[in-house]
Amino acid sequence: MTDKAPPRARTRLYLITPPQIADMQAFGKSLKDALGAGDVASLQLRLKGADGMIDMQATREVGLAVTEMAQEAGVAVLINDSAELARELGADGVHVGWDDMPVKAARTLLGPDAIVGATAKNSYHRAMQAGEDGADYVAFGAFYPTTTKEGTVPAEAELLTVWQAAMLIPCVAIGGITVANAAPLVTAGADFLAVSSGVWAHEEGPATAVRAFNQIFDQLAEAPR
Ligand code: TZP
Ligand code: MG
Repeated sequence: MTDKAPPRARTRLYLITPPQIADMQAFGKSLKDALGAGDVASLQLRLKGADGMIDMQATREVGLAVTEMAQEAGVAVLINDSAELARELGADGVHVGWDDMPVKAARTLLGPDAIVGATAKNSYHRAMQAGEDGADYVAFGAFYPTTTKEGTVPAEAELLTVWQAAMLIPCVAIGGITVANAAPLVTAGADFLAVSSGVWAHEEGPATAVRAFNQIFDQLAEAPR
């Protein structure tokens, strides 16, 4: 017997699209670069209107192209907020927020094989509830300030450690994560880092960001936790 925790799987990157895609051709190129630069576990299509709600029309317009590109690269596609759109687009699943369709309803709509992820903000309790309701992962955040989403609540990295020690359901860290500030969240126990601007707005481009995130994951997976 040893009191050492069993080794945990290497942290992986969970990409989130920018909230608006004005030019699908340009974004398609960025996406191809990003997906070709290293391991990406999943891509969340998260397109928002000025009111902060899902932009159904924009999601329909680019959804099939984005879904096809990602799935061809072996990357699971999750649609933000709408299980109906996830089904319509042939995506792999849905990510639901606090005010979206409940996890149980999303599961009923999409079936047992779909991925259903849920936002837990900074609430362990909410994450437990999502897990009990059948979520495949829970997302904690925002760990850092972000301009990608309004009205976030701050979360502490320790939440990831506490969750990881007790629960088998994977945890995703989100909010303002960049190559420069990612390491403490990996060390704290995040199974996935969900990143939008930290990839798309990286000054050397998305491919450099994806490579750099993967280097961090490799380094920290080899180091003792
Ligand atoms: N939920 C909490 S913070 C956030 C979401 C969707 C924004 C993530 O984007 P970024 O640019 O990585 O902060
Ligand atoms: Mg939402």
